[in-house]
Amino acid sequence: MPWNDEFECMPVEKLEQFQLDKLKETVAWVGEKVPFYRKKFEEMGIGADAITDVKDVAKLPFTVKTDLRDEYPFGLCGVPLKEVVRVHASSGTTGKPITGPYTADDLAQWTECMVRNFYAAGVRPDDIVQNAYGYGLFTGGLGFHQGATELGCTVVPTSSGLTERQITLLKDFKTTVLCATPSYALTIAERAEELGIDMKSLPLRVGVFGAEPWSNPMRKEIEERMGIKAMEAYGLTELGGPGVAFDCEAQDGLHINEDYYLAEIVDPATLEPLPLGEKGELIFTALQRRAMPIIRYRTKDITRLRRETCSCGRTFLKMDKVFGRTDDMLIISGVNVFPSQVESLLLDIEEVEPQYQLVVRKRGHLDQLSVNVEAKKEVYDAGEEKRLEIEGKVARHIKGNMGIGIKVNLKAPKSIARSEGKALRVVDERPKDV
Ligand code: DLL
Repeated sequence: MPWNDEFECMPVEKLEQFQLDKLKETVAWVGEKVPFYRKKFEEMGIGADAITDVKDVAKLPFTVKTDLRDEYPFGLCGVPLKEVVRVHASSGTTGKPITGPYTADDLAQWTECMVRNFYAAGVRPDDIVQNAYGYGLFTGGLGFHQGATELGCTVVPTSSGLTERQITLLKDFKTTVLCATPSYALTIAERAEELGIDMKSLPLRVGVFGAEPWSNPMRKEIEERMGIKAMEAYGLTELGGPGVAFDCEAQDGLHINEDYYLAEIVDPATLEPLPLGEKGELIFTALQRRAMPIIRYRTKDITRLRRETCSCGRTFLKMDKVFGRTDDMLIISGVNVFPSQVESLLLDIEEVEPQYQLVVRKRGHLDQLSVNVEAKKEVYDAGEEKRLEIEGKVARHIKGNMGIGIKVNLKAPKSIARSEGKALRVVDERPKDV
């Protein structure tokens, strides 16, 4: 059962008409209020009149991360600053952060999206929600906090880190829902095991995980180790944070909050729109936001979209689990490789832990990939011969499934840094472009 069935179960034709109306309003709004878009629209000779069908979104210009950096901090803001009630930001790895301003109404929309996310994950007002996403500029902390508060849950705002305290509170407060990145959830599960605490015996029953790519085998691993149902949240600072798309009980793709976000898939090389079902880069237009009314934002996330009847009754478009970011895609011997594909395969091997890092180096003109993965303690302790055998086993499994030769280094247990937020899965040791 959805939270807001008027929208979440709206017949597709009606939904598309609603999106069309909102798209026209937003295009008119940014054309008037945001000089960056006004200039682009003028150059392209386009405006709200050119939009007579939702598909006409493809006539509009893309927005990319560097545009946000160039317009830092508030160049893309669609309202006077006095109407902005909150600003979040994402640090990124280099340069200036990306800012995400909100009007009071934008915040209310975001909260609604997060309530839908929680509700679809099976969370109800009598749940005790421990929120281990980082609080602060990161949208995870406050986004989840607002949603759970609005739903009427008891919220425990632990933020990320202090893992032992997380475990103590899970026990003492009888927490039933944990919100965290999947890699931090795994860190918590592992620490609990070290402390001799059986997480399966705790009242915890649901996790709402996101903010980084994770494979389905990783989902299973976390579900089994914690004795919970691991549900998913997807979103990004540029679109307001988590709540853009969410898992339902079918756990078969994430429903996009389509009354707020218009999704497209394009070929990342040609930027041509791709039909439903094809894998490509995900593009979003925010349909109702006013402080950050972004048009055709290139997320760099690779996935595919599906329009199908879902067993949960929602009509919202579904996106597959994100395969990875174009930034993290490696080309090894001509094959496109995403870390999450390697993750899936590592989880098939019982002698290793789900703790790994990919290392990319340059050899001549070619990229070379190796994987550092932790051995289970008894395997590591069994000596070098055993370790070599397992390295060979992992390498053959990857070669057999992906067709690429990867050097596998079996590492000592606990030697790879544990994540408290977004895990660092790829270490890039290639010389930087000059
Ligand atoms: O990570 C917002 C968020 C917070 C989402 C908490 C879910 C839960 P950013 O820091 O701006 O925002 O990072 C956005 O993270 O473009 C994806 O590459 C990745 N990402 C977010 N959710 C998922 C997910 C938040 N469920 C970037 N699966 C996005 C895969 C995800 N990748």
